[in-house]
Amino acid sequence: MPTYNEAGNIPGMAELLMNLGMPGLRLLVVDDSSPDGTGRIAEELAATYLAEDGTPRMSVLHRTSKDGLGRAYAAGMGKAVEDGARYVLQMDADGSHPADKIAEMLGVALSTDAGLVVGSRYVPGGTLSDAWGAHRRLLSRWANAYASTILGTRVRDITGGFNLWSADALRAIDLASVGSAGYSFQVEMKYAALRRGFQVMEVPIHFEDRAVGESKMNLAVQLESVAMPWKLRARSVGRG
Ligand SMILES: Nc1nc2c(ncn2[C@@H]2O[C@H](COP(=O)(O)OP(=O)(O)O)[C@@H](O)[C@H]2O)c(=O)[nH]1
Ligand SMILES: [Mg+2]
Repeated sequence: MPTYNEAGNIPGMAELLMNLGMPGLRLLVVDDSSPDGTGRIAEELAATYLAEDGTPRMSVLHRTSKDGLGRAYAAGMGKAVEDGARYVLQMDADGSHPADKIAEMLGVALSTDAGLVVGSRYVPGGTLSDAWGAHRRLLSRWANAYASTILGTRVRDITGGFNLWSADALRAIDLASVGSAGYSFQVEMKYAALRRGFQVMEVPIHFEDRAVGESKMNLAVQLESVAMPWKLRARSVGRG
């Protein structure tokens, strides 16, 4: 769970995840030295969530500066796999992603040979917050269609950020080779999984508006997202 200025959200998120009734679940927060103290708050919370054997169920990876969502995810996923996770779920800290779908996503991963299970807004049954106006809906749809068309994939929610990965898929992708600093990470990773022959499944979710705080989306990361599908396509054509 990457965080940047999520002090108002992290306590509720930790409580929600730690009380899902999934004792094997560990929460790794990747904080980029948030000025609002998210990293410190997460550290305090971590001290209170212990497994039955006394080992921590929650931990925090502190990074020195705001380095982008993609870099934070790559670091966190690498650490989770290194620490022995068999599956890694990526999830926003802001309450947009439905924690009550995690068990279902894990069930799909365990009962198929999918390397990636996408929590998908755009398969039948997937829904968007009522707070999203027509403009935002259209933009999201368009961004999805844009990336999938350029890359020739059939993933319906290629830009989505609520995904469950098998450790095998993450090891095969080689996180150090991921070029995206920002939100295009979501597209780059899914494309990398497909290129390496991993099966991708999609589970419908309801996507809620962020609970509190502000979005970190900005023009620079939007431009990266416009350019990235072309870069990825050029690279894969080069490799044949
Ligand atoms: N560590 C870290 N987390 C980030 C960064 N940018 C965004 N995030 C987190 O990534 C998640 C998604 O970002 P958000 O601003 O909600 O994006 P949106 O949902 O597209 O508006 C949130 O949990 C953010 O706190 C970053 O540069 N570093
Ligand atoms: Mg968000």
